[in-house]
Amino acid sequence: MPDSLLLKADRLARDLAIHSVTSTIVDVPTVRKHKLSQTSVTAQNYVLVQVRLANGAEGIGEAATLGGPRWSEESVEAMKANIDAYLAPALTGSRADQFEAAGKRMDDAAKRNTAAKAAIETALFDAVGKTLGLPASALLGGAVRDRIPVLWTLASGDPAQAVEEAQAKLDARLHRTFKVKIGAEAPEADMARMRHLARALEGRAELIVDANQAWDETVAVRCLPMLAEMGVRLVEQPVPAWNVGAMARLRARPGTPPLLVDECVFDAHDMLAVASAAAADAVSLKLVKHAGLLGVRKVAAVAAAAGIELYGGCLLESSVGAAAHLQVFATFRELEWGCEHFGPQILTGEYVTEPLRFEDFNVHLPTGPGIGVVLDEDKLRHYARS
Ligand code: MUC
Ligand code: MG
Repeated sequence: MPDSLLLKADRLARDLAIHSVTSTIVDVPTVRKHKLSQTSVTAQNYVLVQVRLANGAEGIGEAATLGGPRWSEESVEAMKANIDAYLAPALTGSRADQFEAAGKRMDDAAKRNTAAKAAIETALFDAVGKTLGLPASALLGGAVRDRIPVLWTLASGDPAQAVEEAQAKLDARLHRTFKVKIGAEAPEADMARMRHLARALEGRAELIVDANQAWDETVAVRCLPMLAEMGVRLVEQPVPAWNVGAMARLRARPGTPPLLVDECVFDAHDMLAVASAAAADAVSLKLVKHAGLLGVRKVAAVAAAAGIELYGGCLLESSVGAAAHLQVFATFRELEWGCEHFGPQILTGEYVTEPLRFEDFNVHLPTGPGIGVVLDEDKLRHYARS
């Protein structure tokens, strides 16, 4: 290799050294209460990670939670503590573009903490992408699509409000698939609410449901065929995450609608176990579960190898976290179920200069370098927890 190229490569390597990793807790109110089986939220809590490289480039990443450590074990407070004390020191001085090595350093420094690790890894991709003038998708294999169909979640718990909300989304051509949160009420009450929604939206919208692990196998045996009869296209995580056996038995029963695993699958080993048990038709992919963009690709590869379809999951991220997800979702040859990154739309405000674009039932992949969105420092100060 000519000396000039070697010198250039050497300088780039030094430029890409990680100078600092900092974290900020952010709270953003939602436009309405969002009710799941295990919790309900009126504000979203995030950890915003900022990575600064030796060349001065800055990258951002976000970790979302849903009602504190209730959806999974990580809370924003715990994430910030572990980032500041363990994960940031493990990376300082190392190269930002060596993403696998960075993941290994983080795994050596802290067990699990998958959402915290994902936020940091996202910020590395953002900083490196911004340095090279390339979108994160290019560093992940390259985008094969520039927009993704996006659904909306009906989770107020009030059927009349839900129909009105769905109608407004249809009228605005924002969403035509709706995910309904069930499991907070008795199964009979949920079935009655679902019947009401299915009738009110018949022929105009598609419905899926997410029970967030609320049912046991007996309840699921009773209710799944009813949901299929109502035309519900997909049922997400009806039983507890540990009960992969029940998922497989339910799936084998005639009359069961397609099943989507969410909390069952955090890493590629979980995905392999679900695939081996033939326990799912599709998997919900999320940065908070898979510890980063590379982790999302690994889980997706295991799923695809087993013929399990891909669904672009969320945890109500803002445009920061949603943009990161879109960067990796855009690289999949098949993304059979589209995505659910409606998060930016449920927030009362954002902390990027230009939020994601929602149009014609799709969310658009932002075109800038890195994750494609730019932090608005004033707005970050506004939403930062003091
Ligand atoms: C989940 O369990 O899927 C995603 C959308 C939503 O409304 O809740 C989340 C979490
Ligand atoms: Mg779910």
